[in-house]
Order: sequence, then C-alpha cells, then structure tokens
Amino acid sequence: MKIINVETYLFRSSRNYLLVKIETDDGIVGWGDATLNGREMVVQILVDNYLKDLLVGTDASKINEIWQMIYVGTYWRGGPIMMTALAGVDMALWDIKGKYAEMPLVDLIGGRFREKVEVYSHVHGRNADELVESVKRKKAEGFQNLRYSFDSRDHHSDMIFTQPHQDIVQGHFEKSSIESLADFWDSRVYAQDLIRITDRLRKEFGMTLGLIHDVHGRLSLSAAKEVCRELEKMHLMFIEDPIDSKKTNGLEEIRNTSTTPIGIGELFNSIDECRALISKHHIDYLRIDISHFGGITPSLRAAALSDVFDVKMAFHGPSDISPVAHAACYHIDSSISNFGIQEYVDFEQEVKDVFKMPYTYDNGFVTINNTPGLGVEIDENQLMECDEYMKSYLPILRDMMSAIHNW
Ligand code: KDG
Ligand code: MG
Repeated sequence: MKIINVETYLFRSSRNYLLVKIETDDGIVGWGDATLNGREMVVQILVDNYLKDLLVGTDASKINEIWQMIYVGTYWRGGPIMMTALAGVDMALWDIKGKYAEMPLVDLIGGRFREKVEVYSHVHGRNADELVESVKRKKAEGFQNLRYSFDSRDHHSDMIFTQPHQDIVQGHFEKSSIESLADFWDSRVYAQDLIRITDRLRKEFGMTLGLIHDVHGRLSLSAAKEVCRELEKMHLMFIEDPIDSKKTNGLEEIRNTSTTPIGIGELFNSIDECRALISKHHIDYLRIDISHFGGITPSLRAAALSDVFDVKMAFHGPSDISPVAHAACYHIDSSISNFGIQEYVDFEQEVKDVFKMPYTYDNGFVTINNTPGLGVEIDENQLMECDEYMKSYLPILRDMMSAIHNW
C-alpha cells in the first residue's frame, strides 16, 4: 500500500478550506482536512513542498510511524502550521486504512460506545430579548445544549461591543493596515452583561438546558475568577477559554475559587500543551481541534489520557474546519468512553454539494454511518467549480484598557 501521490486543494465554498488527498498504488484515495483559518496558504506550502517528498513511496498503512517521523523528524516540532499540515496527512491515512479494511473509522478505533453523539449549536442575540428568541428557535430544532453569545452596550458612552459570532465570522477580507482589523471592546461591560444575560436565560428556560459560553480568552485572571464565581449558581455546562488559553497558569486559581466547569483546548497543538491541565484536573472538558492538533492519531492519545484523569472530550467543531474534520470527530466521539459533547455546525448547502457527509443530525444528536474510512465523499467536479481561495484576516479586539485580545 505505497503512497503514489499527495495533492492539496485550496478553495472557497462559502469560506476557505484546504484539503489533502493521498493516493496509494492499489487505487485507494484518502482525504484529510488541513484548514487553518487565516493562514491556509502557509500550510499548503508545507504539505506540497516538504511533506509530499517524504510521503511518496512510503507504506500508507504505517500511520503511527509516519506521524512520529514527521512530528519528531521536523525537529522544529509543533505549532499550528506544522500540526495542521500533519493533521491533513494523518486524516487522509486513516481514511485510506478504513477504506482498505472496509470499515468506518469508529470500528477501527474500538467500535461504537454510543449510537448517537450529543451536540451543541450556537445562538447569538444583539441583546437579551433577541437571544431568548434565538434559543427558542434552536430548541424547536431539537437542540438541548447551546453556546450563547451577545453584544454588549456601554450605557455611559452608548458604545456597542459586538461579541463576534465565532462560527460565522471568517475575518476581514480587505485590509489596509493592522489597525483596521481592530474592534473596540470593554471587558468590564461584557463581564456584567454575561452574568445578567445568563441569569435571564436560566429564568426563561430553567436548569435543564445545557448552556455554554465561550469567553474566547478575553478576560483577565481576576475578572475571570469573578465571573466564574458569579456564574456558579447558574450551572453552565462549561465556560470556554475563560482566560487566554496560552497562559493557563492562572487556571488553578479559578478552580480553587469556583465550581463552574471549564473547557479549553482549541488553540492547543500538542499533548505537551495540555498534559498538566489534564492530569491536575484543571479542566473539565478538553476542546482540542482535530485539524490543529495533528489529526486523529494524537487526538486518540489525548482522549485516552483525559479518560484516565476523568476529563471529558468536547472537540472543537467550528465551520472553519471542513466536514472531513467534523466526520473524524464524530467517529472518535462515538467510540470513546469519556465523550462529553460535540460542537455542531450545519454547513451551507454549497459546502454540502462538495462534501457528501456520512453523518446526520436529528433532535440534538448526530449519528455517523458505516461508510468505510472517514466516510466523506468529495465531489471533485463540484470542488473544481468552487470559488478561488480569498485571503482573509481574523479580527482583533482592543480593550478599552488597551490590552489586545482574541476576538
Ligand atoms: O477560527 C477561529 C474559530 O475556530 C473559533 O473562534 C471558534 O472559538 C470558537 C469555537 O469555540 O467554536
Ligand atoms: Mg472557542
């Protein structure tokens, strides 16, 4: 089962995606997702100019060995660019293995632990009333778990701080300067609004609705401690990234002062970045992104390590990684014992025209079918019809106290 070709496809189908396609000499084709929102071209260069040379001629069945050879062998290991490229390759190799074995990934990695995977969707409102209406609509679609976001208004200055809709904002396409990317933000106004709006949601919908809020690393440690303490009685499923997830030394303090569950992980690129958080149980949910963590191989290790320390998995599932990555998550979610929840996106029709999904959503749950491999069929004719890649930049938030935050 020798690799005879590695190709990348960078295109735009409602937003940008980068796919890796690997072909073997026995005619099997595997697909992986290597999309890194805002830096796609760099990942493509890495796959095309460095990884392809290493892969062609290698036995595609040796996934663990190939993974380590690339990861360790690069010497300058890790980081989002490298780990996204490696993820694209890794997913394609698992896809090949499943197709060769005529088994879906879920069976290759231990079989079904559950038939259907519980998911959460996103709701946004410009204010509390609008948010309540959005929740009602999503509940009517069957969702029992929702991540909520809202805009904040400073009543003194009348400034509105838009909390970005992280699922749909792709970034700024036109850029005149780095300053043009920055939106203003006031963490104090936001923190107060978060407490008030969460309380309103609980009053409207009771305690059984699963509520998740993504702070996106925008709070200082002391503000995050206060917010987590205040939210304790509102029983969130979890608060995501309450502080900058690259500076997690403060998490212990949050843990010691509140019982609000914490989910972190979308910015992690390797197990080295989360080993201590898991083993010290500073987080309740590990939210790694399969496309930025090096793919299926290391995600299975992270899930197993989390299981040992009683941390649950809640894979990152935004629309800026393709359905190939989402399918890989659903396979893993279906097979592991420490599954927590999965972030769900209903892709636009134009995306569904390119990617034939192996999974279906019904009443708050997703079921992955038995198509071999990852199970996503790529319609290459449709892919060729897609728009060209369009460079974009993620926004920046500039706090009134002049700190720069994640958007
Ligand atoms: O590209 C950035 C998005 O993937 C991220 O902002 C989405 O935070 C996110 C989430 O939890 O889905
Ligand atoms: Mg997030």
